[in-house]
Amino acid sequence: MNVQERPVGPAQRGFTLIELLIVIAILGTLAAVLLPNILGAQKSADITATEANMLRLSNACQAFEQAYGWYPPDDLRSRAKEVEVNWKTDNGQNTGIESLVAFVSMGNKGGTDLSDLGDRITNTDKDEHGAEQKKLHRKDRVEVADAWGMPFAYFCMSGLGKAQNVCTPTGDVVPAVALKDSRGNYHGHKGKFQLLSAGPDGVFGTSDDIPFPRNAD
Ligand SMILES: [Ca+2]
Ligand SMILES: [Ca+2]
Ligand SMILES: [Ca+2]
Repeated sequence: MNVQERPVGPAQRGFTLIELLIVIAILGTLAAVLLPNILGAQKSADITATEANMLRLSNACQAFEQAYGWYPPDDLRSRAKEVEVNWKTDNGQNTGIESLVAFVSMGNKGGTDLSDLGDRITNTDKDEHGAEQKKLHRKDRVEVADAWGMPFAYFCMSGLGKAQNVCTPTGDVVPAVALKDSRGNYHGHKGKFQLLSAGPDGVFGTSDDIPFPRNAD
């Protein structure tokens, strides 16, 4: 018998079309069941990480208030003569969160070192601060972003009713307004300040936005 005529045994037989289709159908079903779970788990992990960083910034605000008696402003302007600031005028983008970072990074009194936030510290609007932010050892005017790369918005009490401009990671400028609860009160420490994330969809003003602190329902 020559090689070409050798019969094909069961061990050498390939998949039939039907078997292949069954395998593909099984893999497809598995993917359809598992993928949403995997994506859902990733989404909740990102939300948890974002809220943890908002708690971090919120605690930094509280520590600053303990030291000075006022919360970090959202306009880069000092509220007392004892705190002199000589910073560049801002470009009007990310100003609230930049102001929070700048005031808590000024020095030891009431200060918080945010440098361990790592790549959550961004500068999407690419501006300069004009002075070193001592706790961060940086001269660029940085802000802090959520797990999806969008900078937070930070509103202090006097700024809760004012819209802010936020620069997205791709350089677009979008408005953000502080969120209210179902009773019409601003989320936050009884109106003292509010941190706001655009949430997983990266868009401010949609239902997945995350205010912090969130008022009880
Ligand atoms: Ca800015
Ligand atoms: Ca900036
Ligand atoms: Ca959103």
